[in-house]
Amino acid sequence: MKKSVKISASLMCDSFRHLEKSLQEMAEAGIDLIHVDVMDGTFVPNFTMGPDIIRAVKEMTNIPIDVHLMSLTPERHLDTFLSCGLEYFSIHAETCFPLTRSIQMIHSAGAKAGIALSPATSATTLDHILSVADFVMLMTVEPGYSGQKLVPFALDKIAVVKEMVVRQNPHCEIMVDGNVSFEYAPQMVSAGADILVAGTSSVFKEGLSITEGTEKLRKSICSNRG
Ligand code: S6P
Ligand code: MG
Repeated sequence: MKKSVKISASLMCDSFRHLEKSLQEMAEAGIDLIHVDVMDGTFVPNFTMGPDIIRAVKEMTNIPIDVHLMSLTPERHLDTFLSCGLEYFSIHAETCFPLTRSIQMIHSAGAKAGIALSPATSATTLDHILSVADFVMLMTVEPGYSGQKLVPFALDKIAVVKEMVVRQNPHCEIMVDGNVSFEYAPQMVSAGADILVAGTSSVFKEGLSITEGTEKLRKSICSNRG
């Protein structure tokens, strides 16, 4: 049986002009998760969304929320975000020193805990901690902005992590974030991606509606897998 790949729509790539309408279109298009990038202006130079937006989004849609926290001090913000009610919550291994305690806190709140790695962070960082993670979040661009070019070696890392997952924790999902385009998505899935974070390269592609972008992304994955 073919593996079904989930699509997590990157909210920062929406125009926000008609958020409720966009969320409705995402639901109709079968989007699986809403990807909310939280940036602190320090770990990455940008600022994006916070708990108020997440709460507002939750009033407008039943699509599960996937928070990607990009902060130098993630452990200080866990309670704030967990109190919003999340389904997927990833924190960067490069920033979080009490990683096991943070994962326990995420689990206690009933969410899936993910370990995010920037492109240059070695896959071996996942040794040991992989056994308690629900998903790994592999960045294929440097965190901070949408619309960037893929970091080429990050594609190879997906396959390396997939091997580790098979050996150490087969239930762990692999999420890939950054330049998930119609061209790269099939390669990402072949390498082992279970969840694709879709932004300006696909679901929010200029000139396409959310429905068209989502359909084209799904087709690109299916046609590649025969
Ligand atoms: C970047 C962030 C991502 C982007 C997404 C944009 O720091 O974590 O989630 O929003 O990668 O997608 P695209 O297709 O514009 O690269
Ligand atoms: Mg992200």
